[in-house]
Amino acid sequence: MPPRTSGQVTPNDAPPLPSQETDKTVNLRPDTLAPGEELTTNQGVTVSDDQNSLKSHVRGPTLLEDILMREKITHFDHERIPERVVHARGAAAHGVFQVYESQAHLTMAAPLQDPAVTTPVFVRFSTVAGSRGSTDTPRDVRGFAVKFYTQDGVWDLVGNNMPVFFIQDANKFPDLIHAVKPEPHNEIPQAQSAHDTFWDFVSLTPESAHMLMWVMSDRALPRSFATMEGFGVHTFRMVNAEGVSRFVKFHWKPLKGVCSLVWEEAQLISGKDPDFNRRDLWESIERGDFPEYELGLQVVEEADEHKFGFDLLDATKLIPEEIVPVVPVGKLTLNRNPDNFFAETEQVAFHTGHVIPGIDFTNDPLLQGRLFSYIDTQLRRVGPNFHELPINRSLRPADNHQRDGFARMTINKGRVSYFPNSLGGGCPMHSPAAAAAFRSVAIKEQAGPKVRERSPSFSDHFSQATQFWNSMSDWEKDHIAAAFAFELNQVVDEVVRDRTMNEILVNIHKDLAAMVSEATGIAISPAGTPEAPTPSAPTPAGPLRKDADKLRSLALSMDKPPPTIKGRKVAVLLGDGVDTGEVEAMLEALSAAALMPETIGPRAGTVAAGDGPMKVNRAAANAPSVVYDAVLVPTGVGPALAAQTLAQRFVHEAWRHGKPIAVASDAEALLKAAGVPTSDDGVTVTAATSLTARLVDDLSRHRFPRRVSVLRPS
Ligand code: HDE
Repeated sequence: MPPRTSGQVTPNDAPPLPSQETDKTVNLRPDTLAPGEELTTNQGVTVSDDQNSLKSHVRGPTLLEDILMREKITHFDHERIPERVVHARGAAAHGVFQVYESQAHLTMAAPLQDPAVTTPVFVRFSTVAGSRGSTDTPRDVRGFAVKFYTQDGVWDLVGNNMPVFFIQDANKFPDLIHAVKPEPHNEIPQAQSAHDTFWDFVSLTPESAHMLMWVMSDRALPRSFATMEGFGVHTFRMVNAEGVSRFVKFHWKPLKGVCSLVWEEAQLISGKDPDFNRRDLWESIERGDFPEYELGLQVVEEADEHKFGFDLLDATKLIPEEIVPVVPVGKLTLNRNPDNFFAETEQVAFHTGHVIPGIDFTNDPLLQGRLFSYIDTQLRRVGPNFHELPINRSLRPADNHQRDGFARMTINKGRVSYFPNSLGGGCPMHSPAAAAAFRSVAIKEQAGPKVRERSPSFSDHFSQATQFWNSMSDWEKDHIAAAFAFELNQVVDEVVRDRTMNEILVNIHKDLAAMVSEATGIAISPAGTPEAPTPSAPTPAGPLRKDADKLRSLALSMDKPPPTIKGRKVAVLLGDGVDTGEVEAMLEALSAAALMPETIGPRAGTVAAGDGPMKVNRAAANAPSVVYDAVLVPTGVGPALAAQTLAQRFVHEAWRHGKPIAVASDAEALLKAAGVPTSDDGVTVTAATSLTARLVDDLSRHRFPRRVSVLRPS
């Protein structure tokens, strides 16, 4: 067997295409190497020299006749496919989904039937605004797209890590994306919303208020893909075998809890390790620490459609979990990294319209637009035969009368490519197994004139934004206000700044407006208060609005300790003079707590420990504080580190970013030099023997976020 990396392996082990079931007899020459070992052209011709081009003489010009070089370079020139217009930067993994108990009473959807069945999945996480080579940690929404390869065909649940969206109608999507993308005259800034065109658009689009709250919260800065939630966003339908349809909202709940970075940390990571989230996903899968999520359902009977005070078809609204609980029904486990980024992560083609019997749509006008957009995008990006690529291929072989197109791989035999036919025995034909066929639910639509209008039931733009604010802890409010301030301080146009304050923020909450006003200098105009709205932003209607101050959904807050700290990275700062035994005991204790300790020395190689050289994992200049979750300083190294700027900065940053710090008693000077108050919560100075236990304990709180705020500079 040739090594897997050089083989022609179909990543999802899908059945071979008919074209691969070749009956050509290959008589390999006895002196050739095995497949995968010998260099050939794409036509299977053995390459004599792949490193030198063909020249007319040894110092002469290269010849047009050089078929070997021309084939190689031409292929290279065509290596890229158009990157996704949005969600261009992504990382993905294979895995499985397994339902806990049959949900047949709710849906026919194949993965939700039998707890004994595991459904293969491919999941792609992404940022939205940045291009493919941008950073993993901008302030942005994250895509959470799941492809289920089921016995009934492919089902794509193309969601985000936030439960609502900026706009209510798909027709506005190009405007939203043009506004948030780099500005067109100079293509600046990359992967950021902190610029004039974005705030110009959203300040003129009050329906984005709720989503703005999510994006300005730390939800936009996930610590890892394994610690963020996922949401289907729209209200979908689930249909059971009796044809009964119910509304459903899909949720992914990470078993590691929801944990985020803080803003300054995220910005620094963008420079120090732009692959931070993708690296974490890759490494955790490689070491067997598989990201896991529960699929949760919020189910609403059709008869209850209008009882919420907002419209279920409006994607800027969520159903509070306190009103309709999220019921966990199954588990998603990501357990295998892709073999090839391009073939799988880049060429995977999601489409909201890829559904299976048991899943159906609602009239959400955002969802309806997506049903058009995704197929259109895949045709443009990957081509009409995108479904034939291994990563997109249905487990159940596709069989129909569609033919040809660019890069067709299937070799359809025979002369029949139409239906009905008798020359092909009528095949392929409609399934006699009626239950297995996809049928749209026969929803009774209301009759009325065709209109280009928004339903009046979509007009309350602020109540749930207020609800989000009301549901936050103090530190979360602090971070949200700081994020708005950061963005608006970056906006140059005074009109845009003023409009955001006086037509959006004041309508969300007066405290938020006041905090942002203080940090940006944007005045709150008396005419712009919620009591006296300006004509362009009327006080929104809707039954929730009058009680908006009382709305709360504590499930929205991230102020909860994570259920596990497995996989968190701990920096152990070393230097000459450490005690090998002490450090080894610490590393052992940290590993026993399922943490990932890394030792950092002044240079790569070793430090001089008391009893000889001790190997370090990384050199200080290559190991920035921001990529760790906590810092540990053992005995014997503190006094020397206290005099080093790099070490001071390392510890100071960890403190600023709210991370647990535990240092041996002789390292107190390092904390002083770094400006870290030793009395602070999560800062420990103690005897080496109790250091690790304290650190593990503090880590179970993830961060000490009250330390962190751009509103409190220095
Ligand atoms: Fe997308 N979106 N989107 N989107 N979206 C795309 O499809 C679009 C929306 C989401 O990892 C594109 O293959 C429209 C909401 C994810 O490959 C494109 C509208 C949600 C991904 C497209 C929306 C999403 C995409 C670009 C407004 C959360 C990445 C490349 C109606 C529920 C999937 C592509 C992956 C990708 C269109 C709004 C999630 C252009 C028109 C709401 C996770 O087709």
